[in-house]
Amino acid sequence: MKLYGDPGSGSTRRVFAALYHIGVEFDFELIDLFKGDNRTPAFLALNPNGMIPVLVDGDVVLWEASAINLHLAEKFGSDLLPPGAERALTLQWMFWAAEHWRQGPPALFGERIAKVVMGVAQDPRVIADAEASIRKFAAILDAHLEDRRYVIGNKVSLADFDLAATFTHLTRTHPPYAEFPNVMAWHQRLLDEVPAWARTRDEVEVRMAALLAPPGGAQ
Ligand SMILES: N[C@@H](CCC(=O)N[C@@H](CS)C(=O)NCC(=O)O)C(=O)O
Repeated sequence: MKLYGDPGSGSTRRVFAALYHIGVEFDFELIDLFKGDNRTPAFLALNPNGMIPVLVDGDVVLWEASAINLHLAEKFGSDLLPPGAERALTLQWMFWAAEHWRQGPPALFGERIAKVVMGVAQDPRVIADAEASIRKFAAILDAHLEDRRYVIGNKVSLADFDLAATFTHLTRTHPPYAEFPNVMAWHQRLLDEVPAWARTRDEVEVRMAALLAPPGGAQ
């Protein structure tokens, strides 16, 4: 089994977290977006979108992190995908994460990281729209987490990884999550209690430090 991606990518991180949590052995190939590795004919043959992550498992080639994680959880019988009604609820939150929750944060990544790296001026209207979207959906997640340790009751699931991925660049993109105490407490719980999540956070930070380091070393 081989994962293609980048430890600094929030989407790749969701798959790393599932692989570590389940305890699967896998090979890894770095696809460096800054070097255009995602635009080579070989990579586009795996994912015509030119996006990471991609998982190759025998004859199965999968893109979309949520689909990859569902494949892994089902293949290895992981409790990251609980049975029965909780399975449907896990899927509900995963779809909600894709359709709503993860809309604002990539825009902040574009404005507050990519544009800064490229030396392009930020667009305050894009930032304001992204923050409004984040606040709207964070209020819903915050209310849901009022009396729950994790998104599906008391145990971590794939829904937590899909939702928590937006914390990947927290210190760089500054989404207004601090206004939502239950969301903040839930994310801290994930870091404290789910070693796979904490491990991927550390790997993100190592990768981003290398990517954002000034050329030729610190000034
Ligand atoms: N919906 C996809 C999103 C994947 C995605 O946005 N990947 C980014 C990195 S985090 C990427 O590969 N971007 C390269 C590009 O857009 O050209 C998933 O959940 O896997």
